[in-house]
Amino acid sequence: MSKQTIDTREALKAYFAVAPSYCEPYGNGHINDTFLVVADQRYILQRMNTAVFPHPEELMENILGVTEHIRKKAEAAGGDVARASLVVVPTLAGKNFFRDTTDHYWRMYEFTEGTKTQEVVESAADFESCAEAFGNFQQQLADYPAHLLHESIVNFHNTPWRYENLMKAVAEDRCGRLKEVEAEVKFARDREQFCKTLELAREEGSLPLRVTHNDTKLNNILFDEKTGAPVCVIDLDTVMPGYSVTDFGDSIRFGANTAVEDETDLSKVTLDLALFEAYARGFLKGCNGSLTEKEIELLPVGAMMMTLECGMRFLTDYLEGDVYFKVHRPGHNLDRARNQFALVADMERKMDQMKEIINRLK
Ligand code: ADP
Ligand code: GN1
Ligand code: MG
Repeated sequence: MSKQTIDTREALKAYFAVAPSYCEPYGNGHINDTFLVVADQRYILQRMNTAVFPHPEELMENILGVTEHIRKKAEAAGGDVARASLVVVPTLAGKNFFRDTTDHYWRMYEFTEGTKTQEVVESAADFESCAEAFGNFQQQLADYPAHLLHESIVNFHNTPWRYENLMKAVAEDRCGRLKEVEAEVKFARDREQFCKTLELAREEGSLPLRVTHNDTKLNNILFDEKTGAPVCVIDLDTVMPGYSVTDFGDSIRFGANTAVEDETDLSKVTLDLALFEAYARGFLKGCNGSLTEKEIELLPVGAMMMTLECGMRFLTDYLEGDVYFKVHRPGHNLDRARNQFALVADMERKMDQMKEIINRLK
């Protein structure tokens, strides 16, 4: 369903005594349906994607716990508490989400004023401070009781599992699209062993589980409109135990690509090593000495793993009929998959340079 056809009226009634003056689709997220609402102040209203997140109550419990924890940390550090984390707005009935009569779940946040999101990196310095913000986010949650977190998506960054899922979609070929993507399937098959690298390191005990964000795209950070400094990490749906190196890697996948994620001219898709270096510097600073030797060593692998994994997820969704990620044109998921695989290929060519950068910075 396109964003425009979603009926927001029932949800708005749950949140407002008087109908707001404005409510329109907003942002570029691939998962939730997001609306900007203008009433006494501005708000972000979201229809949660229950196909992706089957337990909205648990999701909201996670978000309330995490945002409260971050606000306390910001207060202790003398930071901007009002903008330190998302602020959940209760319904008129005092609940943290609303379930409408068609079984859709909604939630609302205060709009974090004076901020903007970026889809592309504007400067290496900005990217470095974004890295520091995500590194610092991980630090702020380092003492969060992980047992309180519900696992919002099981196996989210389990790359071998993502590989198996792709192979299942290939075997089923539900939409008859396999013939178009044989080269891409071969690309994934050739990297089956690589997919296991992080899980093997975890089994050996050299990759610790931490409370991580797990969706560290550039547009999941709000930047100050005037100074350009990062203000707040958003999109907290996937905060769960995970790996530091995949948080690092997902930012590189999205932000250090010289093209946007769905660029179809693959000659434009390369890894920008200067941005890789800027991000690595900021992330190490934000993590403030908390990463182990092995984690630092695995940062370039994390970047390549997240790019390959994301490409496999887009390809799987293409084969399954575009049921997971929002698409805005025919073949959109295939375009995204090809783009991600082109970036993986460039990362393979640049692996030694990435390692050399990390060695220099650590
Ligand atoms: P998705 O899971 O679909 O990516 P997000 O929670 O990331 O959804 O929200 C989509 C977009 O909405 C963000 O990229 C950002 O531009 C905007 N947004 C979300 N929350 C806020 C907020 N509290 N203040 C301002 N903008 C926001
Ligand atoms: C989704 O929600 P959004 O748009 O920030 C996805 C990420 C992918 C990303 C690819 C919950 O992120 O895992 O890396 O698209 N989020 C979920 O752009 O699946
Ligand atoms: Mg998002």
